[in-house]
Amino acid sequence: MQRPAASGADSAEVKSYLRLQQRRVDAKLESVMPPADTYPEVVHEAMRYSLFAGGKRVRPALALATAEALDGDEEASLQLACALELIHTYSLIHDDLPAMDDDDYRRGLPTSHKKFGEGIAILAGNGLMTLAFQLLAEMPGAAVPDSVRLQVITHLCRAIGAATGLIGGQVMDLVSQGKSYTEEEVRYIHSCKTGALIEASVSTAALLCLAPGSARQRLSAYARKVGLCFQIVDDLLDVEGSQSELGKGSQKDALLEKATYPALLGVRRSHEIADRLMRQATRELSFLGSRARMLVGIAAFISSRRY
Ligand code: GRG
Repeated sequence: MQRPAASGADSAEVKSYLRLQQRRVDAKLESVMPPADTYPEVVHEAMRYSLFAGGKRVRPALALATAEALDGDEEASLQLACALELIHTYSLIHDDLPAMDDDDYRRGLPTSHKKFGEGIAILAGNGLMTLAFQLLAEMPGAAVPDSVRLQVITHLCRAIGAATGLIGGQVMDLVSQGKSYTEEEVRYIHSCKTGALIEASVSTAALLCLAPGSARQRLSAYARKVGLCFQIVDDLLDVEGSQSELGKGSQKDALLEKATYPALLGVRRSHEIADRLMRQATRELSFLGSRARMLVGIAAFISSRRY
């Protein structure tokens, strides 16, 4: 039986919500990041350079919107949001390296390795991820039981790991270049390299809110569909978007012969799949009623974004 779709915040409201959460997250990140003049200065400068280069903060916004829908603790969810952004920024720095996608621009600026050299870029990424887990292990000033923090950390480790997480997705993204692939393989790559952290953004926020298992399952299903949709749209933007809109190079996937939905199924079919995933995601949230408004709105933003 099809579930009724929850109705969502409109596009202007979502954009203003994203800006608001971007400011909150950036202010909190500023307070958890070591200052740029911390010894050894170069790595702290490089960590801040990529972190404060102006990302959309979609993963933090998803975590915060989930926590709001579930009446979660604000301080705990803000710290989680920061940890997610630290991990995400780390993955972008490594993704851009010459050994991976070899990109020159990210978030409208030269990539970390272009500015600081490969060694420092690798270490800046490692520094960001380590800081993320330190923040989650300590959660200063947030009243979260140790057992729940441990569950959050475990969930994130799986989302990042080699079997079902970012590392696994990135490995298959790398080794499938220039080869033929099936829709199932491309779905694995997308669901792992991008979807897993998006799923974890929602699921770990729900864990922090002590949401019951049934709610967490539905939220996880929502986020898995949003995560896959996010990467399909990202690949469509690589085909249809421009460097000035995206803040990074476009038309790279075809050059690298990457496994993508547009390459496998064409642009029109990929748009249809992205739209369908967004609608399916939205239906998962019917149990939240009007509390789902922002999560539904964010899913719509993700499926129609131009950057
Ligand atoms: C261990 C975390 C970790 C990573 C190692 C390098 C790597 C393995 C994985 C790369 C994963 C990756 C970068 C996937 C692409 C995800 C994606 C679509 C990024 C763009 O996200 P946006 O649009 O970017 O949210 P902004 O700049 O707005 O934050």
